[in-house]
Amino acid sequence: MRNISEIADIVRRGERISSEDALTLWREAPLWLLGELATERKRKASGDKVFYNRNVHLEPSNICLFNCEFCSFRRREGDPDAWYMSLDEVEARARELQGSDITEVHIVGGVHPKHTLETYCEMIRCVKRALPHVAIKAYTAVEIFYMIRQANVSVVEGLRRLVDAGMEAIPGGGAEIFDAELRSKICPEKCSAEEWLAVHRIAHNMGLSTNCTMLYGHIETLEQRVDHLERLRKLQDEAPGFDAFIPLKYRSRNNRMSDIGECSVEEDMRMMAMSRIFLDNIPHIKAYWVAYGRPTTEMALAFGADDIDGTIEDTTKIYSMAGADSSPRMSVAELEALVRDAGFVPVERDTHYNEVKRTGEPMPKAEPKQEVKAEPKPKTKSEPEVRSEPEVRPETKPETKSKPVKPSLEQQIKEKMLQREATPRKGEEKSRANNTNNNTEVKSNKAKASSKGDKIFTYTLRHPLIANVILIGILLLGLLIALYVGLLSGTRHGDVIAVPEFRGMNIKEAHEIAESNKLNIIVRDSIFDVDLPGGTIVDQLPRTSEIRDVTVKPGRKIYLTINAYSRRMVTVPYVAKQTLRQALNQLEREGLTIHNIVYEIDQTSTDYVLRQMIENIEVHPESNIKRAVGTGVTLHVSYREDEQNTTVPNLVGRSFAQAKSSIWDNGLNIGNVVYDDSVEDVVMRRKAKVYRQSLRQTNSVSRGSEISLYLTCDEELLKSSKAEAEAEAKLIEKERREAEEAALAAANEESSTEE
Ligand code: V47
Repeated sequence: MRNISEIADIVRRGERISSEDALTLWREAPLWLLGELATERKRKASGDKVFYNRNVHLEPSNICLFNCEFCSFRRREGDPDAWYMSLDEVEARARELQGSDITEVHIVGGVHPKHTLETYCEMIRCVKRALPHVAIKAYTAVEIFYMIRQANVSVVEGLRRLVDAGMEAIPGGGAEIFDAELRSKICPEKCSAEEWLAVHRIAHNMGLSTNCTMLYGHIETLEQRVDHLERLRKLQDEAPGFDAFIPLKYRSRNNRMSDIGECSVEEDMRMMAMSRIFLDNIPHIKAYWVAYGRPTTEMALAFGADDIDGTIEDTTKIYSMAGADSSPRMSVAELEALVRDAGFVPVERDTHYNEVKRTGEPMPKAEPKQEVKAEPKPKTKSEPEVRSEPEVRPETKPETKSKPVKPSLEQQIKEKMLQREATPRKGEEKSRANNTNNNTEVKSNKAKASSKGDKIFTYTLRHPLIANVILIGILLLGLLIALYVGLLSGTRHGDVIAVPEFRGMNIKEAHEIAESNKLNIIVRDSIFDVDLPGGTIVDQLPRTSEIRDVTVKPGRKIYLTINAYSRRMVTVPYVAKQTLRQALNQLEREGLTIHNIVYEIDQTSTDYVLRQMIENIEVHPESNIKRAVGTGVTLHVSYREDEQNTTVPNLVGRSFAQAKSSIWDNGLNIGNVVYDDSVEDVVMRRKAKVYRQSLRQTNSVSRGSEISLYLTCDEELLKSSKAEAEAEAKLIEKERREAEEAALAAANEESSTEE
């Protein structure tokens, strides 16, 4: 096992530390050393810059199917303080933001029992319609996993739909803590760590950028924290795409874990620093000011953070409901002042960490990185002969230039920590003594290195001619490299290949076609469709287009989804004694489907699963029945006499998978499914959409009624059917209103005759 001094040297050399090293550092290193190491790493990644953005959150509902122990935000449907925004309200809210200077809307939707993948896509479209130039960072991987499973599509397909709707990035929420045992205690209903990581991995492979988080400061151990960070680092190595890591401090008000309280600010700083040191492949570490509050955020900048999130405009309730600032909002001036007070340079960024240049506003001067600082500048007469102190920041801050020099926050903390080191707490003498020895060693090594650096620096300052020659040499070399790279990419410009249509081929044919086109194919996902031969390609990314050639460079990866060769066997879960929606979710999670829903009259409830059958066998909690994925289950579901009827949804324009989910949600059963001649093969079935349904939309029918679906791939037919369905919807609405008015008039007449 390495000691602190050895580990610190590894960090200083810019090398990777192991999980074991991380645990040692976390447990034993003095806080000032963690701050110093994390800041060195931060400076290598982003120099003196600290990023913020102009953003709002959109939390359309706090109704969530999942009931996590730590969550103060979630409410049940029907709770007095539950809120819900319809799609129209979402769009109206987005319209209120027209004309503001925000660059990002961060949507956290929760897992709403009635929302489908299509609802989530439409929500994005609503925002995008009102704010076309604003980037949408939407839905945690937990929500995405759930909506995709429910829609019965592959992750690639689900993400593609969200991207088509306008999603640009995925936030980091829902990761909580990856350790399976702890996850099952604090958020048992959420998707597993593997599923969370799979969504991000696939997103990265599709070119989407995402964030990642960890919920810390509750009942997790240091080992579980390191394990969490290790899994994120590994994924980033294998499929890079994380822009930022956000350690989320557990806030303890109004939730079922309140009695454990909150961790100390020192613990927050250790967490921040260790994130920066360990996650050497994630460019940004965010101190989310809404979770920490302003003073702790400022301090976090001395422990490796280089982002503080944005203006927020009082649009998130997740943290205020858990005990943080009740109306979180920071102006740009306040954000910038916070960053400057910590001794850094504020830089406005967009969702993808591009610096935002605003015309008419002076841009904060981007300061050079630390390494650049040591480069000799041609000396002018007025400059002092020798640089006084190597840690002093570059003199590019006009605002602070004339002010008396205040030691940076980082230095103040270091000094405080050194004082604390000198007066150890009870029981700490032994370990502190060890640390102090190690740290003396670390510091003396550093002193040697910096005095050598100073000599070179002083020498070059004394010989400006040599400094100039070196500088010109470096510039020339840079120019040559840029020219060479430019030429290389220039010559490859015309070298493009039209993406072939792989769908419908088997994997062997696909390999041959890919090879002859100098493309690489990668099987990323599989489904199981009983009608399709195993190995048939059902989807690809990038896709081909009927309108134009989709071209890529040679060697580009094409991601395929294939039909699996054999059906996976699963244990049929016991889903009775819960709501129909919960049962459907559980069955879908296991890859099972519904054979039939039988409705039975009940005194107390509607949509409650009374019992469950599979192939005429009743399933019990201890049954342990195994069946192939895709097998249908019959559910016996209750209804109250006064709720015998249900309404028919409009299914025109929906895929079979979407229609199916909606039919079950409305207490109906699927009748015949008929594909027209435009659907030439089973692969096309997945693209086909409903153009006709046997029961008229919004009709009131008995629960359990069957509805037949007619599907097509003919775009013209679909267009006219959608127009008809919309016209019909309007007509039905008109009829409904007229009936209501007639009923009202009749009631009025009756009461006046009575009088
Ligand atoms: O996943 C919920 C956390 C997360 C509590 O990607 C709590 O840029 C502390 O992920 N105490 C959602 N944390 C928020 C989130 C986020 C926020 C800001 C920026 C980004 C980004 C992502 O909030 C949840 C959960 O881990 N959370 N309840 C609580 N009581």
